[in-house]
Amino acid sequence: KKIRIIGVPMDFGQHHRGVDMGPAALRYSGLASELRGLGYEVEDSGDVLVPVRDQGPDTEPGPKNYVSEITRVCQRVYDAGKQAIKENYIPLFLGGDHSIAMGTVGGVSHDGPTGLIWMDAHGDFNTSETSPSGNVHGMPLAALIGEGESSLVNMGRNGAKVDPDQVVLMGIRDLDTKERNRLKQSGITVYTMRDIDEQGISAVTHKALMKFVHMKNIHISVDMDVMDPAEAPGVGTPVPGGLTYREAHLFMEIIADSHKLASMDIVEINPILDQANRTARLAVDLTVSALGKRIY
Ligand code: DIR
Ligand code: MN
Ligand code: MN
Ligand code: MN
Repeated sequence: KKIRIIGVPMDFGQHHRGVDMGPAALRYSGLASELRGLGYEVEDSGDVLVPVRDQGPDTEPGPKNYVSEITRVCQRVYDAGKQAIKENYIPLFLGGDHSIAMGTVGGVSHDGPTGLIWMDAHGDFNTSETSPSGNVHGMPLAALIGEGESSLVNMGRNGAKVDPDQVVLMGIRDLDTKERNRLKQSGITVYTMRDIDEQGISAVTHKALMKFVHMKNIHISVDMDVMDPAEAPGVGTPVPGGLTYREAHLFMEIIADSHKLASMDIVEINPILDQANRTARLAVDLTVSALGKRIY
């Protein structure tokens, strides 16, 4: 099996500068060579073209939420994802902020449905009506099930890209009020940190996979803020009480055992906020586990 690395250095979805450096941080952590070490043929297709943002230093979220820039970039991401699947690659998308997932999930599901596991401290289920921040990285999952700004919903192909009952959210511990109400109505399966604490990551992951027994392909979209900030400090919106190193590894190992992982995103790594690139190194460890690295 072949892997294609697709960098998406896009930071329009939120206001902390630096998340556009995520693809480089992951490459410098040895992503491609580790994957080759597992026996994969690995092609790095470079970065998708992203316009330079017109603001200087870190700025407060203003009236501008860059929907048109994000839509244009996500369209390119969509095409790259669709093409990779067509050519029998496992596309591995390196963000950038989480708004890139509107393109990745859309593209990989172009020629057939995919199950979606969304690993995040947040729900990413706001629309521009419900969002307190206005940041588009808090909206991609809503757009993927067909809700929110029409340019985001209809990017790539018209309408919803995944069915709510093909979506599992894991690691959730910070929802906005209206977002939470919308999520409860949605039919999406949600495993909060409380569920993981009470049942254990193994049971929860197996339950998540049970949803996809009749599906051939699974996409995992990993917002690195799903991790505990003690393990992954290099993210823009850290939330205490996240996954440990061991929980996240076990999750990835169980995913690998399913043999259904068809595509994956690693998003929201911000090297400016990190400590000596450790968040990217953690992400590389998790990625190789998801793609089959075993201890024994
Ligand atoms: C918040 C934060 N719910 C928002 N979302 C984040 O802006 O909509 N998602 N950080 O990753
Ligand atoms: Mn998040
Ligand atoms: Mn985010
Ligand atoms: Mn997210």
